[in-house]
Amino acid sequence: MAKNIVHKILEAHLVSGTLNPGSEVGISIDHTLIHDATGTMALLQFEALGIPRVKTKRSVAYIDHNTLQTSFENMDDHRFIESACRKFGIYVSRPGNGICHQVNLERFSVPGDTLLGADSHTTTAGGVGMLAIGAGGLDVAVAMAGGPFYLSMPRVLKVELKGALPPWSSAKDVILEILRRLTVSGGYGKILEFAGAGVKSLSATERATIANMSIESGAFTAIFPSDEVTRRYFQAQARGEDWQRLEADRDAVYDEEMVLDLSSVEPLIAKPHLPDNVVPVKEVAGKPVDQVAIGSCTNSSLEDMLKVASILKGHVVPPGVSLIVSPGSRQVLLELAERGALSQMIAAGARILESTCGPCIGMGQAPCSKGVTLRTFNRNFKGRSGTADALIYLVSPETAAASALRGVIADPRDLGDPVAATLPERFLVDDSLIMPPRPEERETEIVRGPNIQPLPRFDALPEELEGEVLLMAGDNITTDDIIPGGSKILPLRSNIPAISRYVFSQIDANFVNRAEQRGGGFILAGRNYGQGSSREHAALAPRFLGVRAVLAQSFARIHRANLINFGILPLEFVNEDDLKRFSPGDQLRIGNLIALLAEGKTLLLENVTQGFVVETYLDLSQRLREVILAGGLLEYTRENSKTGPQEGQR
Ligand code: MIC
Ligand code: SF4
Repeated sequence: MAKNIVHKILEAHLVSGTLNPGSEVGISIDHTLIHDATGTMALLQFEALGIPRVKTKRSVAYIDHNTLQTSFENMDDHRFIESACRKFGIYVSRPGNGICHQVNLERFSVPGDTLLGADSHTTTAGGVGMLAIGAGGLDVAVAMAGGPFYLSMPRVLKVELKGALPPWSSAKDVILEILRRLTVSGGYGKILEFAGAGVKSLSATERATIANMSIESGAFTAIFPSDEVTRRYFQAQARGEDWQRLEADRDAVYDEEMVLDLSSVEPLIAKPHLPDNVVPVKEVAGKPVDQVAIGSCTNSSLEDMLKVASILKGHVVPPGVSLIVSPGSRQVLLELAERGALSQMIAAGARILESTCGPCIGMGQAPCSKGVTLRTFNRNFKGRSGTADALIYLVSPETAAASALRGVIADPRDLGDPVAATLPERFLVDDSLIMPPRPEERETEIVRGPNIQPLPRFDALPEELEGEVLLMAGDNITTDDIIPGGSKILPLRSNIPAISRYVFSQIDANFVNRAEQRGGGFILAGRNYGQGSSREHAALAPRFLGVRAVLAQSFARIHRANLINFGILPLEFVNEDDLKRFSPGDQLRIGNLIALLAEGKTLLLENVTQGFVVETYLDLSQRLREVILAGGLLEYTRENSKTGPQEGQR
């Protein structure tokens, strides 16, 4: 049968299962990615598995999120990561080398290989034909130990691209248009596979922008063919030997299809507070802006930055507008410096930041109160900028630069002749900030500062769960809502007791006290609970506070997996409307849990306070049932690999 790209890669990596949508598939993982916000936990978990060296083709840790260093915690974590990576055989991309997804694209991506990353935007590498999947840190730790990654086989959605983008429309506008159509949950259970004649009109990094932000639809991942455009990108990175052609067979079969004519895409903008709240820029043009931020793993390539520099050239941003630019990698920054583009930006009044995530995750550059901030990033969740009442709009680099110059949201088409970026035949390749592992470093001592706390131990699943409704939340609760980022909280990622003080802090300041007083309890929510990032702390920290079950109308993929990994039951209502029958403070009970779990999918939940019973649904494979019963994935994996606990877990 003629095959699509997804099926080709999955077949080549299949360890168990069949490729029928919905069935559980195990695949081997070639590469892994962790960073300094998810990686401290992943490394502690890897250590607890008792495996001396990683078993992947290549594993890389990037220091790019936690780099503000307002106190000792960030650098303590860097020291921990660097020493643990030396010991375990993991490459380290040092601080200053760039944002993980941009650096991975440039230096490590391989078409046709699998990549599991402890970050939701790992999908970026789909731009060059890699099957790149975001997951929780524990799943990545298991993959580093050589274990398969299990997924519920997604449906493959063909996105047929026709034509070419008109002047001033950008790859960002393409993915905003897709989000407008799919919404933040419409991609659930799907992989977006791009195809059609329009693909070849897009450069490798434009494709990466689209693959990056596809995750905002709830999609599993996204992938482009690897073609001549990809080959030229690899040659320019001096990595021609890593390239291979990868295309869907003619007449390949897909589960679903969507057609997008690139020539009809106009400059778009996502209004606060969700990335699918998309309208044409011209609809909101003229609104004054306080801040414009250009960068993040979505839009920080050399191509994006050169376009921005050309737009800014010879102008200065007006008073009242703060323009921030963070190039995606050291390679991009060096190129900008060499070509004089950096000087053009500085002359225009841009505030140049180091090549890290920075303002995207609230690590500095919080806008003013009620500020309007235009960002080339991928998420505009409330509070993510570090200012609770700021209004975040998501746009292309072209729209961002045009708006920075005008001081108001501006359609870039009003600037006149379009700008183009000429890319080099050969990028400035310099890997001197990448530390490769060496075999003799096995004896390395792992450096643990006071911010590196041991992994908490959790009990096995009890026979009965009883507790009160601690929180009733609405639809589309993000992992940023559950455990926020930002300069105060992000440094605590390696310290679960400390970070758990901030669970739901932005929506309910009393949540932690209540959970502690009641000794845990239940969380109830609407649809798409846990959308957004892969941070497992959004499961781990509530679990630390005693939460053992979340009841929702539906869950986002990565968060659901993280809940299971840490022994929290992700229960769905059989009848969605039952949610309305509950009130905060109701006492709930599920009895006979272990027997019910062994038997099947439906669990009866009693509302003791109001005296009724509802049916809840928990669809788990046999393997996941065993994970939950074992008390979580770490316990399960250790039981199955028969290895003892190591230093990181006490
Ligand atoms: C994000 O964009 O929210 C992050 C920070 O990169 C996260 C990872 C994390 O929370 O550590 C992600 O997208 O997975
Ligand atoms: Fe970093 Fe933002 Fe990308 Fe997350 S989305 S990896 S915080 S740049």
